[in-house]
Amino acid sequence: MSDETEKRDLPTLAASAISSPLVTHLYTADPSAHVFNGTLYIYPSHDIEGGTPFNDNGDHFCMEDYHVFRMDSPDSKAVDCGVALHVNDVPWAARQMWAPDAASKDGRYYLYFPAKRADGIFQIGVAMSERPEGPFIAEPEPIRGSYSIDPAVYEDDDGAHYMYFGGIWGGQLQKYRDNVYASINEEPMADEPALGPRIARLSDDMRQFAEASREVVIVDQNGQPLRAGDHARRFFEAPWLHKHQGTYYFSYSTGDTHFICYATGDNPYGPFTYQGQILSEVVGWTTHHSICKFAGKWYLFYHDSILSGGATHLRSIKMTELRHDAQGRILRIDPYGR
Ligand code: FUB
Repeated sequence: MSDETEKRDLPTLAASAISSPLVTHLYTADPSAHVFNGTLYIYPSHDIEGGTPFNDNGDHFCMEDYHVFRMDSPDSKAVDCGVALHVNDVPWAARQMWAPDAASKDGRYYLYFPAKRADGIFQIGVAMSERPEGPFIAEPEPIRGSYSIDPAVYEDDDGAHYMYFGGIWGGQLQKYRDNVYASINEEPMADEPALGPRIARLSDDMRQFAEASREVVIVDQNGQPLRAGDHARRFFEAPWLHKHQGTYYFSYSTGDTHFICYATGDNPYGPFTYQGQILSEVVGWTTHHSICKFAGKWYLFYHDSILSGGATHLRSIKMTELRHDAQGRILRIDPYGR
């Protein structure tokens, strides 16, 4: 969606939006939702106006802290639990606290977050708390072997935790091959296999990777990896995993084409077979989501820029019910009922 189209359509889209912002006193984005002890917790980015001009690397996304939100039921208000972590309290991080996620194990809570080091390279850190809403205490160093952005942690039925991560362009994933950084690396050519996100199982103490990260491959119905030029389907950022009736659903943003899509597989590592779109374009440049079951129903958490009048970097989190049909296909959602 170009800025021009967005501005022209904004009043119409705002009037027909299927959901209202969950939070209106702050700008929030990239909502990662989890149910802990029967309560829903949302871990979003906290968007601010930092005064940095727009560029394709996303430098205008200059977030400094995280707030956690609590909901007691799907219809209740999202309660702001306050500042959960600030960049000033993360010894290794310099700026840009982008999309976070959280996990729980043995009564402790872990907040995973990307941030840029002083040299401008993204890594992923972890912070711990005795409470789901924090405040969280950060580890002094980022997770060894982590890079890029958008961590999403999935707990499988056997208790193993896996982190998916990665995002191209400003998220720097294209700079890595086989976990090694080189500044000359770029996205593959259009007819080459697309870059996939990464996955690594977490260590028992939840603070490190238990293995080197490997690529998650998304294939088409013929089992062929999606191509880098297939912008309407290839992975860009915002990985997420949920499991429904024994199937692993890997969902993600296509970035420059602004879709949330999904692919299915039979294990956390993939490969995942492309299935279709979950969410069509939202107002704003980015789209980023999570999927969580709460009180017996599946919900899609997402964001758009309606509340800020279309400002790319000032977004608002929303939620709406997500449905799987009898064959397990996810019914596509249009955020503006088009
Ligand atoms: O919020 C900053 C970045 O924008 C996230 O990391 C991306 O997924 C996109 O939503």
